[in-house]
Amino acid sequence: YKNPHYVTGRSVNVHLFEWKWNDIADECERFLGPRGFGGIQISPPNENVVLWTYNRPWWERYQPISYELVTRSGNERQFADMVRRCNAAGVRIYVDAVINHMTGEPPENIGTAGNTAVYREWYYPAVPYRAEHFNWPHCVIDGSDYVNDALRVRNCELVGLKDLNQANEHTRNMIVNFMNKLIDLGVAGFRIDAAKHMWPEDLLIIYNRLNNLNTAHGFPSNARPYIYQEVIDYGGEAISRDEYTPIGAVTEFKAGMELSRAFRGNNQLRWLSSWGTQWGLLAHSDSLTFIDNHDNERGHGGGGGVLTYKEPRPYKAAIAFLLAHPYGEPQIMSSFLFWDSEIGPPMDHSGNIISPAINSDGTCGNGWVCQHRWRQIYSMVAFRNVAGNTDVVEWWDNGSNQIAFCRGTKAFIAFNNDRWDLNQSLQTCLPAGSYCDVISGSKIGSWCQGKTVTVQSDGRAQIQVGANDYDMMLAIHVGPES
Ligand code: ARE
Ligand code: CA
Repeated sequence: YKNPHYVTGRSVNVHLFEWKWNDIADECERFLGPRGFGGIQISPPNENVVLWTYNRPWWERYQPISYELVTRSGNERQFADMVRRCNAAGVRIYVDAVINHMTGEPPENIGTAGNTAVYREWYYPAVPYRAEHFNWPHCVIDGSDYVNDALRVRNCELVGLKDLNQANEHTRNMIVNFMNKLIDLGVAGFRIDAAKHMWPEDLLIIYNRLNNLNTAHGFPSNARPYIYQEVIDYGGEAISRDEYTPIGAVTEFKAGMELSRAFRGNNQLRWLSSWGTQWGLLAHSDSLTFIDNHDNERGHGGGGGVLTYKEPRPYKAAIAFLLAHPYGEPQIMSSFLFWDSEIGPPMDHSGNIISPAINSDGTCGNGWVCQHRWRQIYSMVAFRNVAGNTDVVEWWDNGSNQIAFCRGTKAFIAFNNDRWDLNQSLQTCLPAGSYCDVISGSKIGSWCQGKTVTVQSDGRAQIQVGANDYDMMLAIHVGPES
């Protein structure tokens, strides 16, 4: 369950948070496919409660009413079309699977597919679930449970969300049927929402009942879905990430926390020479890494003080390091603009999501941030694809916040987070020649819009990253830019 089944030569999973299925299909064909992206995490595709009371917040999608594939992102036909078109473009789809719970007891009870629920009876007719399919006795997780009581974290309600009992055979069947339907439609795997709140042994039974990936969508035979489990573990809790690595990959929240600290200037970049398990991070093959996610970019899910699009200079640098370094399976966030942590995606007065506009310079409009369309970010996806499975070699640092390293003989990157310029002759490991820095500009024909780097026959080059440059890194690599 730890192989994302990317098409050969691709990498990086982008979370297209709250995007519509038709827009994702277009994005696969016009941008993500051509740019070498590996896959997309989509928002939950199954019916959720509609919450006008809170002006349709983004988090209504984490309150399921049924497993019908009808949401603000689109219906089942549009979902199927998206998966088919993205797979054809070489881009995989991963579903955010909300299987720990159903809704809370919000003031409204109609779902995006028109189904209803009777909260006080734990009755969700469109699944169907009844009271016997939930955990009893009823209880709600409180803050101290995270530290003291694994049983309560798993069998009580997360913020009042009605807690399904995954040890119940009917409950399991409903979950497995839902996930298998998605696999048959061509998805490559799942983010398991709130995995910490379910028993690993129950989850393993569910995973083992999942179908192999659909060969009609280009997956090899006997391929198992990629599973990455959302377990927030900064240490010191009753439940540990290590309970989940035997059954699938796990979100490594410490990666974003540490890189945010470092690129904000609160830890010297030179220490990153040992980035990976020596930092207390999960084993490489278990680890889904990211700087920010949809919760902590807006202070949900325990926050963590991570960098987000609101601090673009250090954020881009942290992402560049995440993508340049071979450790972990990286994911990037693609957000909508927000000034309030509860506000939903750009929408019209009827609650329909407004599609991102694509500006003439390739960036997004209509309230969408589209970090994946920032040159400094998509260029690093190409960098990672070129670097492939090569090792980090020729680590260099100045003893503080100027660092550089190579990936095999394919790619080179330097960062400067000191208050003085970096201007050094460094070993780039690349064949002699003239290279365009892919951070400060694009390559247009054979002309570099940004900095040009000349690599001598001994592999050395003069590397300059000014303390006041627009970005704090410089990256060059062999091969095509995307
Ligand atoms: C909403 C309202 C609540 C209301 C509830 C029920 O905000 O006030 O009580 O509805 O009516 C998201 C939002 C929630 C939202 C929920 C349902 O973040 O605010 O509740 O949707 O609409 C824990 C979990 C972790 C979880 C985070 C948020 O362990 O799994 O909390 N993250 C996932 C998703 C979220 C989503 C859910 C789960 C629910 O990514 O987007 O919630 O599907 C420590 C612990 C962590 C803990 C953290 C915060 O760090 O280590 O485990 O995370 O504290 O408590
Ligand atoms: Ca639970």
